[in-house]
Amino acid sequence: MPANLTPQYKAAEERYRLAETPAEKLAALEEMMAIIPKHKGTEHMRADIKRRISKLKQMDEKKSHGKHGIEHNVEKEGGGQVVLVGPPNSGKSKILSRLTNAHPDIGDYPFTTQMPLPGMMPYEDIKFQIVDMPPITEEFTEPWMAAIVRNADAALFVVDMSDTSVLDQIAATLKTLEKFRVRLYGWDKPIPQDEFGIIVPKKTILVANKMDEPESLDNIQVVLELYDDRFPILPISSESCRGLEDLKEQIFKMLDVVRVYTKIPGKPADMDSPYVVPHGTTVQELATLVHKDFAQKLRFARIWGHGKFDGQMVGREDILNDRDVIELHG
Ligand SMILES: Nc1nc2c(ncn2[C@@H]2O[C@H](COP(=O)(O)OP(=O)(O)O)[C@@H](O)[C@H]2O)c(=O)[nH]1
Ligand SMILES: [Mg+2]
Repeated sequence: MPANLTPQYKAAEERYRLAETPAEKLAALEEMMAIIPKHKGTEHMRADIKRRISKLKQMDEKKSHGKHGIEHNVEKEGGGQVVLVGPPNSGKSKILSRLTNAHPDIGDYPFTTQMPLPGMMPYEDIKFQIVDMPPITEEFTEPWMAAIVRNADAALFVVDMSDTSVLDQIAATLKTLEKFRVRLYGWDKPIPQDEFGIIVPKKTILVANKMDEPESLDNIQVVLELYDDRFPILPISSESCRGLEDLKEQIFKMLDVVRVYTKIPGKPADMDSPYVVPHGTTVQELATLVHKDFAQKLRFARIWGHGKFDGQMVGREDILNDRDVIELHG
């Protein structure tokens, strides 16, 4: 079976090939593992990547005896993981507290947040994971912070629009992340191919926070002028909650996932817990997620959904749409 690898996967593989240190190799392998299409045709490749990851981790443990190289991985949950990045005091923790059930410390002094803190954001009938982080600054950014950004599905770049030095803040955050080999780019813009290599591109929304402050109105004009080409810029106030509903919708669009509900022949569909899968997932790929036996024995499927007539028979290679209901026949 063909592996059908994506350009993103091939880029990660290239980064692995070019990696100079074990940490870089590990980061590339973890990225490969996260984005490799999960079906029968890639089974051996996945096993191989897994072996290499565990070998590198073992080596690392032996070397450091667990003393160095702090790690704070955040296990992914829900339909996607979005990390909050930005300078100190821009409102990252406040945004987390508004979007999710998490209760981070919020304060008007820098470095209130010292550890990653995840929360779940409900969106319609699904949930996304939002991860709060310490600020990204030139002086105090640690490798584990960049690793979390690299590994996340997307980022919210939160800036304080009332801050007179907002342009410097934006530039400093971008520069620091690039030093750690992550480049933020607008999720709705094409990624220039030459940006691949050892730098990991991360799709991003620039969140212009504190729009309730009067200074923000002038500052945002300047930011728009400079960064409108590079990022979608979303004005919000986590204080007054303005723009938060918009933000949720943009996050859903940025993650580019579809919800698929499964149905057993002769029974109503399970409308409570959809599968949340990347846009472009095929009937066959979903079937394999539902049950690995389906990789071989799927005979046909029926779909109720957009652009289909009810119960229309579809082939293995058909692409799923958001809110499709699918009935698998083995
Ligand atoms: N006026 C205003 N203040 C905000 C807003 N969002 C956060 N803040 C304040 O900015 C300070 C820093 O917020 P925090 O969430 O801890 O920032 P973090 O360092 O990025 O996590 C706190 O005093 C917040 O109350 C907002 O939308 N408007
Ligand atoms: Mg914070």
